[in-house]
Amino acid sequence: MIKEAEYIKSLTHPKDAPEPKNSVLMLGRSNVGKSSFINSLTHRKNLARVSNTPGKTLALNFYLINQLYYIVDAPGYGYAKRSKGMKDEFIEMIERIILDFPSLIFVCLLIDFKVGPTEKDIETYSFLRSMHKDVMIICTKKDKIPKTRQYKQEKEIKKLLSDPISFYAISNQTKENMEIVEQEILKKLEG
Ligand SMILES: Nc1nc2c(ncn2[C@@H]2O[C@H](COP(=O)(O)OP(=O)(O)OP(=O)(O)O)[C@@H](O)[C@H]2O)c(=O)[nH]1
Ligand SMILES: [Mg+2]
Repeated sequence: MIKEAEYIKSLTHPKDAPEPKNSVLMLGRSNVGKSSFINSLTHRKNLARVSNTPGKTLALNFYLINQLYYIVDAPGYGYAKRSKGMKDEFIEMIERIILDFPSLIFVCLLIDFKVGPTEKDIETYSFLRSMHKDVMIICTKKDKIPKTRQYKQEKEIKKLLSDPISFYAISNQTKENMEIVEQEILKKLEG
């Protein structure tokens, strides 16, 4: 279990990380619940800043976990505007992070369970797959869908993502499924 969690620093380039450690990157659109998810995972209330105004996370925030691993919080898609080139800025940012970050073991892609995967979520997912990165899909805000509709919603989301291998729906409010997700993340980080 995650016993220790400490904010280390914010960086623009992963290669400036204090020392290489097996890492997981949290990706998702602004307001999806990345910071809340990091707080749930680490059993802390205020480790990562939770905002009501979308788009507060500006750089890569490194959190040291159990003295061994990093959880890295990335900016939400909210910021990145589509540039004139072929790729948009967000995809370019992810590409740079992945290429500069050999100790990045896998990515958690967060998707709003109620909203379902947006075009951008699907684009990001395909891009990560094309980079051969291991991706864990984390659907947040499960509590926002009534229990009777959760199964159907989950089925639809999985279909839109072409049946991802690793998929969890969680709630940062009720902490549903957080125990299993914490275990799976630690298992992957151990390598
Ligand atoms: N009901 C519900 N609300 C949630 C859940 N997770 C996050 N929220 C709320 O969603 C809002 C955004 O959460 P954040 O954790 O700040 O989202 P973020 O992805 O870090 O946002 P940025 O840093 O702005 O990109 C906050 O008001 C949270 O309280 C959840 O599982 N259930
Ligand atoms: Mg945040």
